[in-house]
Amino acid sequence: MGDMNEIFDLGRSSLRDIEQRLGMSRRDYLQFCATLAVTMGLPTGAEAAVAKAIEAAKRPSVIWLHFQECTGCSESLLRAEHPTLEKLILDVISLDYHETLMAAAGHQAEAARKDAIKANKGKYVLVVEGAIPVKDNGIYCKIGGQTAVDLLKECAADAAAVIAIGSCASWGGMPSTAPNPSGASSVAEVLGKPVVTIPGCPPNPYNFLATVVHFLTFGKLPDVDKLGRPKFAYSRLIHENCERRAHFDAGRFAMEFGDAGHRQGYCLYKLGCKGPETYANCSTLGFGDAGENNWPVGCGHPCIGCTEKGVGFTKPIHQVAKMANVAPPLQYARIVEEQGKGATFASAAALAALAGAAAGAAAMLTRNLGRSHAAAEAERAQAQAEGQAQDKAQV
Ligand code: FSX
Ligand code: SF4
Ligand code: F3S
Repeated sequence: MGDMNEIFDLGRSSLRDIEQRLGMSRRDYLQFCATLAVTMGLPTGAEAAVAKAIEAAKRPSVIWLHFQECTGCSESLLRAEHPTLEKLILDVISLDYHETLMAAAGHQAEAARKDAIKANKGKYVLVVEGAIPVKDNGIYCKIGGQTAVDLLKECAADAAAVIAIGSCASWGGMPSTAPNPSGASSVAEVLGKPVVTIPGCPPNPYNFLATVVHFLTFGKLPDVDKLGRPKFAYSRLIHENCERRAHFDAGRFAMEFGDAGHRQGYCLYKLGCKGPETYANCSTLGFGDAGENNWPVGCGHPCIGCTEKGVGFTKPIHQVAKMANVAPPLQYARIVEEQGKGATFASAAALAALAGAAAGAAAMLTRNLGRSHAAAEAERAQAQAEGQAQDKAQV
């Protein structure tokens, strides 16, 4: 970890407060800040700034709306196996309105929402979970007598930031599946302006927490792509860093659930894994603090592309994925280094090498996709037989 001394020197008393506030050790807390900093792709040492922001910042008021969804987003945040995450979330934000968690009900609950908006005008964060039905004047979802459309517009008007959590709020998700009878739409579509989106059904809670902590640490939301997704979490394909990638590259595929390849953890591409066309960090950041491999592919099921509009809940689960690119995994050694900015002879050579590498990778891809577990096994048996024949010849 980076500047640990700085954290200890400047924050001894506040770290003691944190220990009491969160009931977690200082070490666990600092480790947690480092994890968040890494999740956000911040440079070494940034965990000090993150720790200070969490300790010092006034907790931002959060209004959390629920529309068409299953509440899985809230569940994934609060039912973490490990208590740390839920405690931290409730510690770094002041959750002033959340229909499924608040004790208040009916008029009391609506009054709490209005009071929080009034008291924190222009400063609160609006989090929206679920899609918004727009057909027939929005009558398919009403809360406290108001349609979801009206409620969303009213709450967004004075918010400092709007975060759409989950695929439903980010792009329509499951409720928007054809024929979409209620006209389920995303937050951005209803508000007519871009918002930060954290897709996933459910999304990884750390991506939400890292986004909020980024807001606390730097006073602004993180950089996002053209779909509003924080780049720190959604700029890489799942396939790029999948733990089964070596099997993909070697042409070892599970062909059926429960077959020899599946039991040996082979690549799930031929069972319809959408990792090659889905942008998310599931393959590098497990879910729910429940240990290693706790994500769909890690558990043996193909990724269904739940974060990606046009893939999740749209493409048949067992249809093979479109290969979005052939980038090697991050952990593979780089083939060439960039050679400066100008179009020098060296950089032209590097580019040519890269183009060659891409072409080579594409060729490998074509070759590998034609293979199967059975073919790989036959090849291995043949190689073994040849080896044995050679051994005999040498004796
Ligand atoms: Fe459910 Fe959330 Fe899926 Fe949707 O997550 S887990 S249906 S993305 O809005 O509650
Ligand atoms: Fe992993 Fe799926 Fe890619 Fe195979 S196709 S390496 S299982 S992401
Ligand atoms: Fe969803 Fe695929 Fe990740 S199904 S949770 S995007 S591995």
